[in-house]
Amino acid sequence: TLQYAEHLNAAEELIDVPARTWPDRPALRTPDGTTWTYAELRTRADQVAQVLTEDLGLVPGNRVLLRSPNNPWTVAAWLGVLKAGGIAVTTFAALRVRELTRIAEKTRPSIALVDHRWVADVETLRDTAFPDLTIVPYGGAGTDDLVARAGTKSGAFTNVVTAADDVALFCPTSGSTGVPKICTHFHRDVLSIDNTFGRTVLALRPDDVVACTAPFAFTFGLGMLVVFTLRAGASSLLLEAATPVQLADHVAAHGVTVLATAPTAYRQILTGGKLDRLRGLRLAVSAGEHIPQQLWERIRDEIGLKIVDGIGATELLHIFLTAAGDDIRPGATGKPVPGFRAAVLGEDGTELGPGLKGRLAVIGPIGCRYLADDRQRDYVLDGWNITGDTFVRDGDGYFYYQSRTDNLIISSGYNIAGPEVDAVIDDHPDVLESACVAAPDAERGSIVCAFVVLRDGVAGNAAKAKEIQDHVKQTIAPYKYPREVRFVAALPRNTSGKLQHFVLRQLAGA
Ligand code: 3SK
Repeated sequence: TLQYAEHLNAAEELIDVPARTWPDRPALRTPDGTTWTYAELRTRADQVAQVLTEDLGLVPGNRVLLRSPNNPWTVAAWLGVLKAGGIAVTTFAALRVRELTRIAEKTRPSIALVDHRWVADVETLRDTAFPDLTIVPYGGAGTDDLVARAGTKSGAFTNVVTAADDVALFCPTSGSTGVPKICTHFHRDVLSIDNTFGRTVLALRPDDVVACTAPFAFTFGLGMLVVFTLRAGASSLLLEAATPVQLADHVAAHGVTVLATAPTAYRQILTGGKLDRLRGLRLAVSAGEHIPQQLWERIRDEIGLKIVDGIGATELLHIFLTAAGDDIRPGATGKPVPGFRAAVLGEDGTELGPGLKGRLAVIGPIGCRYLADDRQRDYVLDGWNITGDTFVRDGDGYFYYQSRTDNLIISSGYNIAGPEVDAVIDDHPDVLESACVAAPDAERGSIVCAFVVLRDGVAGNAAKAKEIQDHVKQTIAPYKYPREVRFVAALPRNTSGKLQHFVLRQLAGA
């Protein structure tokens, strides 16, 4: 069991301790050659904490919305929020006003630190529903910019004394319905992911250089690039945006030793002829969705790299099932990370034996605590977290991924709630009703496939499909749009009128 002091501020362990131990080591790097040492990162995080408390009036427990790409100031902003005792609400850059509004309605941020390129949506959010929201842009020009404000501060901040179980993070997750759920995580949870997956599986070393394509808003990225890397005194290579092929080039050019990304990126690196560029890696991690065995084996056969597959959840903050090195069994996700236990449950909630398919349940040092949400009742049963994935366990305790149990569609590692896309399509004036399911896709694992019933007299053709796709892209995060649109006369329903998603999944080829 993990023991924590009654009072701890996670930022102390993530930046203050490493900055005392390795002040001159590079903590953060970017492809353009920018490097921040641990001492520099600590100073800037302290300066942000000063801006938040001295200029913006933040008091412990206030929520700070963050919306920005993965760059050094975003790390300083996130650490600064924790140092000041605030709660960081990380959001995906791709989200549109409609999605941000739903998140803000639940999390009630008083301050937003936003990359200057994405300020417009947050201003609309403020002007339409949150007049008291103070927006501080960064990375642009002007005296109001967070970077300029930080430059006026001494960089000597004494961390707010937080309890180990004070909330540090509100992590939004779309859930399977599209109404966001907010996962709350304590200061000790932030350290727990390192004490479990970070230290026992990754075991990063100070000379490691880590790259990860997941944004900080996806806790996979936050763990890999901030929590695990900083606590180990290693370096993060921060990429604001990179195609998989560019990612492979960055790995080779910057001496990356640990790479973490989704199966889609590994597949595109392979098909793009760039696998050779990964030869310098000592560790490669795949999460966000299950990596197909064939892809895993091709990469092993071609360059000898045995990818560490893992499954995590925003509810549990990071990866809880994985295997590394000689423990890897091709096709299996792995075993519970030390500190966690896992079980496969039947419909009645009892544990199933080896070889039987059921819902994956997990228990460990971090658990799901949704912010004011009745769905907590479905996710946590007797202390076990019910993940929404169907798994099978073998006699040796390895867990094998089968499918999702709900309407969540995982495409290129993005979680997309089918019902959220349905609702947007249904708003299109020519649409009577629609339903989205996952369709298998060689490149992305799955894609969103929309079955659409049009209003009388409207022709279902390629132009109408494109119009519907554009409508989705303009209304919600573009990655959620249906890559396939099929026009049907009616949606399949059972005798009581309930929509039969399984019929649609079969039609979509799942
Ligand atoms: O999707 C996952 O597998 C995952 C992995 C790490 C952290 C968070 C998540 C949701």
